[in-house]
Amino acid sequence: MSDCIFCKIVNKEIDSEIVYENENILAFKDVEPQAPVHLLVIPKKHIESFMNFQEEDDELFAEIMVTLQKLAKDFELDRSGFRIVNNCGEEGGQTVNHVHFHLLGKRTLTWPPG
Ligand code: IU
Repeated sequence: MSDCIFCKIVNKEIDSEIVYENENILAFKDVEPQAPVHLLVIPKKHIESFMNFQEEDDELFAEIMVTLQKLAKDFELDRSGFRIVNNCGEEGGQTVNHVHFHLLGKRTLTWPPG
């Protein structure tokens, strides 16, 4: 989508600190980190929100999960723990309408989310 900021990041029209990339997925550092490790994992394909994954995206969805697991390991979050967040829709706190999963770690995360 031409006016989507994350599509622009995917297309390298906007710089980002990429930490992982393959044919289908991009992972980069959040520009406003809420924890010492704060990554965003996104499909390269423009999917608006969690609720817009279709059956045809099953493999892509699984690949995103595997990538989150791999990055948790690569960033050494697997021992101490970490959090995966998807904000969906307005009341869910979604501000960028290109589905993304936050991976947060390297600090004690509180609950309710904080
Ligand atoms: P949210 O779940 O939609 O609220 O998360 C959007 C995130 O995208 C938020 O943490 C922003 O800091 C982050 N972000 C970014 O990393 N780079 C950008 O150019 C923009 C937002 I716009």
